[in-house]
Amino acid sequence: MKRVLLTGASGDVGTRLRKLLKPIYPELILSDIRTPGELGPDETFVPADISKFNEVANIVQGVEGIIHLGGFSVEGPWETILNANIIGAYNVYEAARQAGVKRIIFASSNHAAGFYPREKTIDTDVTLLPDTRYGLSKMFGEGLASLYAYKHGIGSLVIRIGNVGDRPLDKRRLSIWLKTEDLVKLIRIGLEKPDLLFEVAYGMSDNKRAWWDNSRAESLGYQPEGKSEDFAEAVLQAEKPSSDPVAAYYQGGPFCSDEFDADFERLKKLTS
Ligand code: 15L
Repeated sequence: MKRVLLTGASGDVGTRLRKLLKPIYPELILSDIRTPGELGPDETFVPADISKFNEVANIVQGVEGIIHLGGFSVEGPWETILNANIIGAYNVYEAARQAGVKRIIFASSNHAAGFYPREKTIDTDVTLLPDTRYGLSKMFGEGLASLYAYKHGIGSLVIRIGNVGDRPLDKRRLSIWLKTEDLVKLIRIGLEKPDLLFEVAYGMSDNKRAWWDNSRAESLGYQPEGKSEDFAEAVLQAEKPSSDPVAAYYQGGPFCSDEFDADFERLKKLTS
């Protein structure tokens, strides 16, 4: 595969990925609503607002695969989530279908299933429990990937991403950290593995404290290199005691406690 489109190219994850993907997909096309900083002479950028179908139709022309990161990447007002993440993801899949694109990577999030307690290990077949409107939009995107796979034969790898960065930022992220190079490995499986229809992988590295069973990804050939445990001592030393019991209990952390007004003790009893 040569001509691959990266949406959300100006965001944090998109910026990290750009440099690593260019040598693999020489005709990489970057797109975002904002122009990326420091665009290299060998980089191609085409602006698009993914909430507008005609703009998406323009950027998908002639591409073989799409890495769809674009959208709003944290909790936000309904209108924002609706336009950027729900309508945006729909536009990407529908424009891809019309243009004959064969493969899509959908960047989902751990927040599509954030309301599982940290003591529970979940696999990729769990009932999704979104912790925010943002997580709910990712659940929609996962459904969209499945619909376009089964109805139109477009292969999708859904990557339920933990937290991408150079290192795990705190205790919670020791369980969900994803080294950028490992995200590239997952993307390559999703775009290049023959006969892939619809698969879900957790976007995490080789984390000793993981809450997720990623055996499906491993059976597709995923061999992560990052080990969050290498950072554990420093991370735990810097960790401050939590004053947010809801965030500390659930995998989604502060995304769960944001706007939370249920009876936490009752909820714990009902779900344990
Ligand atoms: C996400 O989905 C966000 O995009 C990212 O900014 C982090 O907050 C991450 O989840 C997380 O769970 O830490």
